[in-house]
Amino acid sequence: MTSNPTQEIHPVSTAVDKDDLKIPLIDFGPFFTGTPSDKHAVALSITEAFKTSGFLYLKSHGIPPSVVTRVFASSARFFARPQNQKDGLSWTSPQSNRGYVAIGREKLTTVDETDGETLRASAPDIKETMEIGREGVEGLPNRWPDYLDDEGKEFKEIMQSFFEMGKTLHQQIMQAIALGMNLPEHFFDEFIDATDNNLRLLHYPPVKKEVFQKNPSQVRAGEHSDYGSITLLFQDRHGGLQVRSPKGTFVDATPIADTIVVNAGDLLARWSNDTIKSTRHRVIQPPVPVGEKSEDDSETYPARYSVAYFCQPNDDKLIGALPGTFGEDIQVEKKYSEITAGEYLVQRLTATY
Ligand code: FYU
Ligand code: NI
Repeated sequence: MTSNPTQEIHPVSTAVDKDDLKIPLIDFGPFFTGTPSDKHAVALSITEAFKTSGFLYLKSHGIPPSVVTRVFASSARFFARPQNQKDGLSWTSPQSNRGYVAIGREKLTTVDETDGETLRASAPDIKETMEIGREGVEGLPNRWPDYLDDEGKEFKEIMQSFFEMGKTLHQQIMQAIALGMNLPEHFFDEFIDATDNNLRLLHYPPVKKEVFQKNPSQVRAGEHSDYGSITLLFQDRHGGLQVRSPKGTFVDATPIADTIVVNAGDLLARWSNDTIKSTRHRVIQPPVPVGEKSEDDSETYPARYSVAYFCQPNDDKLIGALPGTFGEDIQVEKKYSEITAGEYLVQRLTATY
C-alpha cells in the first residue's frame, strides 16, 4: 500500500502489484457520502479494476467489522460440530446448492480437458463448506442446524441477517459498475432484486506440511473462476488466496484487515461482452509471514476460514450483452448467446460436484 498525503480524499491505492497484476484498494465511502463527482470517481475506479485485473479490495463497504467477526465465530463453531451433525445437513443438488459439503466432495477446476474423477481422487480440495441460499424458495430449503440446539438457532439468525447485508452491498457495487459503464445508475437493480445469491462458509482445516510436499498439485481450493456476477470474499488473516496474473503466475492476494476482496464472475464477464474480466484464482497453503519463523518450524499449516458471498442475477433473468459493449459504432459483435442466470449457474455447479 502506498501512503500519500492525499489518501484522505483519494479513493484508490494499490494493494497488489506483481507480474502485471495490479489490484487496487478502493474506499467505497465517498460513493455514499461524497459529492456527485466523488461518487463518479469511485464508480470509475471500481469499473476500471473489473476491466483490468477483475479484482479489487474494498474498504468502508458498510458491513461493520463486528458483524464479520460474529459471522466468522459462528462459522467456526459450526464446522467444529461432530461430523454426523454436519452430514445430516448435507448438500443435495446443484438446483438447490444449499447445505454442508464435506471435504473432497467439490473439486474446483482442473484444466478443462482433464477427467474430473481422476483429479478428485488424487488431489481433492482440502476444504469443507456450508452453502446458504435465499429463504422461502419452494422445495429448496436451507439446511439450518437450528433444530439441534441454541447455538444452531443463533447460527441461523446470524447468517440470515448477513445474507441481507450481502444483498445490499451487491446492489451498491452493481450501481457503481452501471455508472462506470455509462449505464443508468439503477440499470442492474431489476436484474438482481430476487437475491438468488449463495453465501458460502469455508473451513480449510489444518494440514500437515508433508501433504503439500508429497503432492505438488495439492491445493486447498483448485484454480477456478467464479460463476456469477460478483463475489464478496471475506478472508481471515492467514492468507493463501492467489490470483492469476497476465503472465500466468499466481500472485498472493494478501489479506488486508476490514476489507472485502471483490471479484467479477464469469456471468458478469459474459454479460459485459468480455469487457469485464473474470480472473482465475486458487487457495494454497498460507505463505509464512515474515518474522514468524517459529510457525514455519511446526508440522502443520494452521486452519483458514473464509466467507464467500457469491452474487447472482435473478435465476429467471436473461443475460445478454450489455448496451454499449457491442455494435457497429464500436465495431464489436456480441460474443455470446443469451442464457438465463439460473440455467448458467446450474451448468457450472454440475461440472464441479
Ligand atoms: N459456488 N458460485 C461460485 C463458486 C462456487 O462462483 C457458487 O455458488 C466458485 O467456486
Ligand atoms: Ni472463487
